[in-house]
Amino acid sequence: KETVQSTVSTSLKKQLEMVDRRDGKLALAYIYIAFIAVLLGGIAGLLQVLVRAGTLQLPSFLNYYQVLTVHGVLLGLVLTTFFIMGFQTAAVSRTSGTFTNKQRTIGWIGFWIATIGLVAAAAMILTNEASVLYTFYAPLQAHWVFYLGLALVIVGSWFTGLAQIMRFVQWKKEHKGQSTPLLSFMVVVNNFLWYVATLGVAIEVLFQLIPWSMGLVERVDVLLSRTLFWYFGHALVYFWLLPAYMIWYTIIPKIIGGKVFSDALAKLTFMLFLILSVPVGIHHQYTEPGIDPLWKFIQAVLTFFVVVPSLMTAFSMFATFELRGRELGAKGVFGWFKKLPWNDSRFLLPFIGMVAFIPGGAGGIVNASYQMNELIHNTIWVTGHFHLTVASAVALTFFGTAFWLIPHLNGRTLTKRANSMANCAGILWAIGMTIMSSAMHIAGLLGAPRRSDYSTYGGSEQAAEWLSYQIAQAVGGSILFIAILVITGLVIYVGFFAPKGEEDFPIAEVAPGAAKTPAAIENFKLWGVIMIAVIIFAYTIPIIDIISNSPLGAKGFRLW
Ligand code: HAS
Ligand code: CU
Repeated sequence: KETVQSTVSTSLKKQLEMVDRRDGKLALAYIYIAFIAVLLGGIAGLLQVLVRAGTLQLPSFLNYYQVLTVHGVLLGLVLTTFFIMGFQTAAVSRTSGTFTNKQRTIGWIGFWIATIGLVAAAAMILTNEASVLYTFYAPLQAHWVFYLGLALVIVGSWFTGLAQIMRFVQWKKEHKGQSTPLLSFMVVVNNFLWYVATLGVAIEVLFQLIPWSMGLVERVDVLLSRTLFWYFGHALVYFWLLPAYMIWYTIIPKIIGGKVFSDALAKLTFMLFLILSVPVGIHHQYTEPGIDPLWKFIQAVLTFFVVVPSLMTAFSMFATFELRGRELGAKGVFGWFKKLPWNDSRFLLPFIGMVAFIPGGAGGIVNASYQMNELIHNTIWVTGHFHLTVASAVALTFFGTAFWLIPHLNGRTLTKRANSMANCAGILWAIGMTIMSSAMHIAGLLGAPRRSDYSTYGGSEQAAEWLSYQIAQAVGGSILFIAILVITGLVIYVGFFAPKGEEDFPIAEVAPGAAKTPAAIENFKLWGVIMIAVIIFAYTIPIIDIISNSPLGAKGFRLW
């Protein structure tokens, strides 16, 4: 009788640790689209570095800016949003429990809206109707279907995000007074951040860009549109970053055999991101005439505040590694380093991401420093910065996760050989990115512009200085492209060919003996009010200024 009871309870326990198959299908649908974006976006990236090194001329039916739009939209907007919605769905299902049918239906409605939007936007880019890059600045004017398509991607994510929030709220009702599951809590914070942030771009697209590109109005207020874009755009980068942090805080400790360093600290970090991610967008507009320098300065200060939760994360990660290392007998200041599971791709890829985030974050602090921004703004330094942050810290964490999450969801396993291939991809990424991103940072300091086709600028001496760095970028970029081929190959393998079996969804427990997380830290109403207050403070006067001093506005341009 006892053995029967114990097998029943272990199988029940196993069930709780598995994402329900039906929820898994929704997560997988999102994740597969994300990886189609990786492959196509990667091809576009390869073409770009080769063009800019002066080694490739694109065929006449393709232009550089069209390729650059494909790259930015697919990797910056599609890979991220789709992977995040897939990962978050699985994460909530794993830690709050299986979705109800209604919740799952809402999730799927979101998936289809986003996918239809994606197809519409992609069709416009491919037919060369929308070579406006991923930030779609006015007065560059794309076909209205492009804007509508991107808006639908966002609306779709609203639905799927809502399903995740509903599942979490249900958990709270069923477990009154208990501290919430960390990973689900983080998902909900990220979704709230996303709702508030996307409001800015939704207003821009619906009230400015769509009527203007349809010809209903002739002119658009460029400064207002860019300000609304960056109100969204900076929070966007944290919407990418927070899922990586979720993995660092809750999954990595389990993989190394440790515990969550502190539930309260992790939750506080996320709440700080909630209140500080939006009211800093003007740090992308320091060189913009028409915004009062006082408000630029105030948002510069707020940007320095939002660095704090990242420093807390760095502290937490070091603490987790060191505690685990000491448990395994490590001695000295850096002895723990040797005790980490270097052969495990679930650990190695996110870890390389963390290392990249140190110079990436330091570069961000340079960007945010009002005066230094004058030197690097619109140079390829900025491109170097975001290839360390989103394209390394975030992307490698997502890749390292996908290789075990996909088999977890479809009942296959990450084999030893696949794990080694994943490690190879991570190492190739580290090498390629070090070369490419360093060259970008240096060329940027020498004045090389970002977002520009190959040019010798009439044989100028200064442009000649950039060329060797552009060649280095092509070398690094080509190595990255090889990594992308390995990565997509691996996704196809674990998705469709790997042996059937069971792959874990690792979630760390909170360190024993920890005090219960103070209720105030989890109080969404409290933090929500602070968030809105800081946003109103940081944006009201700049926006009133912009609207009341607006010139005529600009007609649309199609420069391609
Ligand atoms: Fe940024 C431009 C400022 C973070 C992405 N950023 C961009 C653009 C993108 C982007 C895409 O103030 C270009 C937009 C465009 O197209 O124009 N950024 C910052 C600051 C931070 C920052 C202050 N950025 C990010 C993240 C991104 C991202 C994250 C994507 C995911 N950024 C700017 C500014 C601009 C900008 C200006 C405008 C530039 C211009 O003029 O156009 C901060 O959040 C960074 C804080 C991070 C840290 C690092 C903490 C380190 C950690 C790792 C620990 C490591 C461990 C491993 C434990 C302080 C957490 C240790 C092991 C060992 C062995 C050592
Ligand atoms: Cu920013």
